Amino acid sequence: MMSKAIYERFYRSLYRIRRVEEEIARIYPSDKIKSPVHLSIGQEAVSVGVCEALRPDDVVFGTYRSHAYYLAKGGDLKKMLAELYGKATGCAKGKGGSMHLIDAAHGVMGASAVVGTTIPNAVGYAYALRLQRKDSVVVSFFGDGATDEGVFYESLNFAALKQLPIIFICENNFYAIHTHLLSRHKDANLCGRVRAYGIPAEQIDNNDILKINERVKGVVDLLRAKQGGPFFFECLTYRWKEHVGPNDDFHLGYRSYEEARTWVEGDQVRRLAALIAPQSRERIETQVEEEIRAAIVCAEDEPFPEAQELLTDVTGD
Ligand SMILES: Cc1ncc(C[n+]2csc(CCOP(=O)(O)OP(=O)(O)O)c2C)c(N)n1
Ligand SMILES: [Mg+2]
Repeated sequence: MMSKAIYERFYRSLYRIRRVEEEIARIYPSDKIKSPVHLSIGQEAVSVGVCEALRPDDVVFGTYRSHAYYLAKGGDLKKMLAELYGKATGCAKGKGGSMHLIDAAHGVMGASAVVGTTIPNAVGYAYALRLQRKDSVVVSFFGDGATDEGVFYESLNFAALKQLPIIFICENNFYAIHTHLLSRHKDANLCGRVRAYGIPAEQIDNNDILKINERVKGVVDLLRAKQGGPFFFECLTYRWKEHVGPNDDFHLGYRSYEEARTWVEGDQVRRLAALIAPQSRERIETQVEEEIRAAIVCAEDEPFPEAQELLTDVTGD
């Protein structure tokens, strides 16, 4: 049984991510947000459950669906929103947008639009930690679609061979854009495939934040004690919104609302809200709403990068 204080922490983080993304969806049609946005609404529990098991000096690598783990790990909200608005004060100086969030000071080591590419980056970081004899751990977040990439298996193999302090977190929302896992694989048993590389693997169902947190915490303790590594978790979850953009997409026909219903009914934001006292809930919500309002005002008021910034911090000929 966890303490009320921990439930309040989880609720604050879940509610904050949900509300930030709802605000992004609300603002998006105004075209003030210049970046494509891949919302995690419905999937927040994975990021929060995992990141609440980490220390500030642990690091995470992730994907273009980046808002939830960026915020859950402690990434700066003002810099995130400024980045989405393309402003000079954004976390990537307004040049990266939502798909390239980074806050290295808080252990958010960067994202990429190219599926699977940060998995080997995360493994390399874990290798460096091992060589430096540090006891921090690395988390690599990726979608089920990334497990279709060859680099995923190369990364598993190297991490297993070197027994690296890394936790692979597959956010299995069943779809790579509009294509279901079962249309992409004859054998969709991801954990079985990972075990073939000598890596312990566990599936966690129902988007269950408490179970995710408990299991990841146990594994983090083992990694810090240099007892094994790597580990793999397949967290079953569900994306409520369209693949990219602020809207619903049940009219497209590749999935039905019936399929989504059980996930919406099992919403972890509501679940945690029910586990804390009404006064605490009200206090948390008021504080979070105020923080978000201030961050939006900031993002709107900040300047765009100067023209001479166009060719700095970018690669090219
Ligand atoms: C190497 C590569 N191939 C294809 C794409 C196009 N693409 C963008 S997102 C995506 C689906 C990835 O699905 P998943 O990993 O399950 O993540 P989710 O969007 O569900 O979070 C694809 C195929 C890409 N960006 N990079
Ligand atoms: Mg997916």
